[in-house]
Amino acid sequence: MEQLDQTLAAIAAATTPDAIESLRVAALGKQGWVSALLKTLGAMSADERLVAGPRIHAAREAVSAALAARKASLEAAALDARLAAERVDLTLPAAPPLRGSIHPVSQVQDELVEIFADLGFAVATGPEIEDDWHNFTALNMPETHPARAMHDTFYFPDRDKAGRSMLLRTHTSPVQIRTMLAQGAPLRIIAPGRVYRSDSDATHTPMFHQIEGLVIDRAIHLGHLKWTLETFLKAFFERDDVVLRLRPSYFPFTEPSVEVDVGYSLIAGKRVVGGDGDAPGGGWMEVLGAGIINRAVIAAGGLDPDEWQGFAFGTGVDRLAMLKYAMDDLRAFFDGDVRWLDHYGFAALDVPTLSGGVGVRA
Ligand code: 2U9
Repeated sequence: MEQLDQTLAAIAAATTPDAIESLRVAALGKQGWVSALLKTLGAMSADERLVAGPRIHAAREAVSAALAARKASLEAAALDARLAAERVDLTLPAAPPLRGSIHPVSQVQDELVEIFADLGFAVATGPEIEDDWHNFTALNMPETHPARAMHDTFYFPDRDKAGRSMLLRTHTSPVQIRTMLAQGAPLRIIAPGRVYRSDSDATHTPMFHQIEGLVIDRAIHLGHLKWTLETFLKAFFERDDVVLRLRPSYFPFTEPSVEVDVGYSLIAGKRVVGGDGDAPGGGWMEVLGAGIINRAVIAAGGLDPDEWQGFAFGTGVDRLAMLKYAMDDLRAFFDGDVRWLDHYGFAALDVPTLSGGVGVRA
């Protein structure tokens, strides 16, 4: 059948869906040659039909199959071309190019370490998984003390070999207890690090950062504490006009205890540290807790409270970072969003030094 050979050759040569459709119409359409052949069957004798019928049907099947096959191969080629054109090269650098940066918490922690190192403080560290003796009992919080409940502690299900409850430290104070027991007195240390409390809202995250300081020596009094905190806050906020206000407070581990406020003024709606908080347009905000170390805590650290006295203080590193670098959402600190890190992060070489200014931005 000459028409069949021509049609099959034309289908094989077709390169577009339109060309295939025209060939389908020319062969199988109402006016097509296969349809015309089928119409001739009616005028045939039974014997002729027996020979011609199967040949015509076979031709129709051959044309249909060839059309379907060509259509499929054209579609596959089109898909390959599209995939090649739209291919994503995962080895290309991200756009826009992003640099790593130092997290504001790390930066502020480094600033604090730098300031206190200059005042003669050593950095002490300890475990984040603690037992309830080091975290609570030694800090004058026996098992029934209400402050234990206020700490929203994450406890582990099992006790340690000594039968002590295990927990995630709720403050860095156990580090100072361990250092007192290991090194004795005199002592001048800061303990920066992660602490954990089961608390989560706009101003509290279950993990946050504290820095606590401890000085133990002979005849230590509140004057030493106030001078140290004033010197520290002036260096940290990089202003000489930082004014402190000490309010009486209560902590189990210090007696007497104070809460420390700094004066601020409102500039363009933002709190800027500096000046007398009682001046018009000003106010006070709390930045530290502190006090003279409770005699019971000196004794728990293995020292004689009649011979050794000391002061201690504690503050939140995340909160200090928010205050100094005008960040308003604590939760963003721990989201790991590269856009936030790119905006608020510090250059790796922007190491805080007292000579260069502890908070210089690159
Ligand atoms: C020892 C003895 C005393 C550490 C102290 C505070 C006061 C305090 C809070 C500030 C904000 C914790 O991050 S915060 O919620 N801390 O107010 N901390 S005195 O006193 C100690 C620590 C260890 C052996």
